[in-house]
Amino acid sequence: MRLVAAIRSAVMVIFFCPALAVAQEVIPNDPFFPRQITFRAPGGAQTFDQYSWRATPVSLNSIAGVDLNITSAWAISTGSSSVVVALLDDGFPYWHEDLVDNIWRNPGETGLDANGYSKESNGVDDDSNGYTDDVYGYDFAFSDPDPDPYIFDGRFDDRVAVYTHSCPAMGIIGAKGNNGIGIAGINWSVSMMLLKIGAQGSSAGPDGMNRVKWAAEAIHYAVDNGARAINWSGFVQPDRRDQVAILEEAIGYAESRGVLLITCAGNYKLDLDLPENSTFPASFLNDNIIVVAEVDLDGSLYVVPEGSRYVGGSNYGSRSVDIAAFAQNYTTLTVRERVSAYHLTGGTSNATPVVTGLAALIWSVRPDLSGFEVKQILMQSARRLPALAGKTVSGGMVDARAALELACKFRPSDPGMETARDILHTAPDQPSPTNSRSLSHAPRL
Ligand SMILES: [Ca+2]
Ligand SMILES: [Ca+2]
Ligand SMILES: [Ca+2]
Repeated sequence: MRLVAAIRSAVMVIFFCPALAVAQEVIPNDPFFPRQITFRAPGGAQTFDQYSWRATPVSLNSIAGVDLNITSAWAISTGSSSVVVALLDDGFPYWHEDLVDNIWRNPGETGLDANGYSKESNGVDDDSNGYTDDVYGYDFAFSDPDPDPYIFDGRFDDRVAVYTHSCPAMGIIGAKGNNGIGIAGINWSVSMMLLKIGAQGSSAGPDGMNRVKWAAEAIHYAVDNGARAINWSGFVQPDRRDQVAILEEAIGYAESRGVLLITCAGNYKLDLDLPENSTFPASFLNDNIIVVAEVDLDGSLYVVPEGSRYVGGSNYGSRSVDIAAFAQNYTTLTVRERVSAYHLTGGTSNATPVVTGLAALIWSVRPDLSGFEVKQILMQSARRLPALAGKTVSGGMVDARAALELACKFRPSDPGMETARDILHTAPDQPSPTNSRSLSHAPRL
């Protein structure tokens, strides 16, 4: 079996990594790509409008070369629609002009049924997966097949912060690249499965614990319907550990299938190694979880500037936070219900999809790898930064080119490689959740 695996790996490399020796940049034609300075840092002060639809100048100081290193990674791969990534978030604008081409469509719920009706809307669970007419994913918060909240649950506007949290993550992972519109996602092509579990960032309120149940159902759905990674830029904070047992079971199910769960460290400038700061899913110890911190433009751990109306900065943890990524991304947004727009965003919620997007890009060149192996590649190829030493497990931030280079030469049986389990969470004590965290900080999503 080992010989078969080795031959399969060699074939994958030959087919998907032909440009490995060519160290060139690929620059997409998307009009706002010059504003994506964490994707490609030109160096020096960069001034542009924070929002695409009105004059809102912001000036950021980029350091040439301190970026995601994605333009040279695109010389190897710009993604593949055969890679399915699930997003757990609030409502999703799958019709956005720069996202519509990269939305997953359930093959079992598209086309015509035996009576000539569209499977998308025939009221039948055509693929017998337990969900009727689930074309793009599912809305677990309202038990309807459409993850766009304005279709079925607009009257719940007061409970749902529609689009503002989900849309940026979608664009970072998979805004269509080089199409002359908007921005370029990490994956120019990918399939994003949309699983709506309610508003993110709020830990209290009537829907807080409901999100545990909805997220657990969504994770099972993602695993059973072909997702290789799950992006959850959110958290829940239970009063008791047993309140998240159903979520832990679902993540264990994903782990048993080699599916990654990539989640945020949070934005309260807290050490997640301390039991009193536990948050979930970040504080579960499953090997398939990647917890992501936010790094600032200068390579330091992000701290909210003095004088800001927000307080806080990226959470961290030498044993509980795995890796860091830039979060100040210029990405997709939706305004006035159905208008496609773009903006500059930040917070660990937007560092998380950088890692998810990069995992998908790795699978585009190495579909034979498991989630654990992709995590191993991300951790080992991270660019080590002094500011992250002792603050994260890897001590570094993701580097797209280095990750793809390592992916292309990765051999699962390489004896020189540590096993994924060796470099993951090694906390000797199981953290116990409390509700003692101060929530006086305004969440920065
Ligand atoms: Ca179905
Ligand atoms: Ca159907
Ligand atoms: Ca685009």
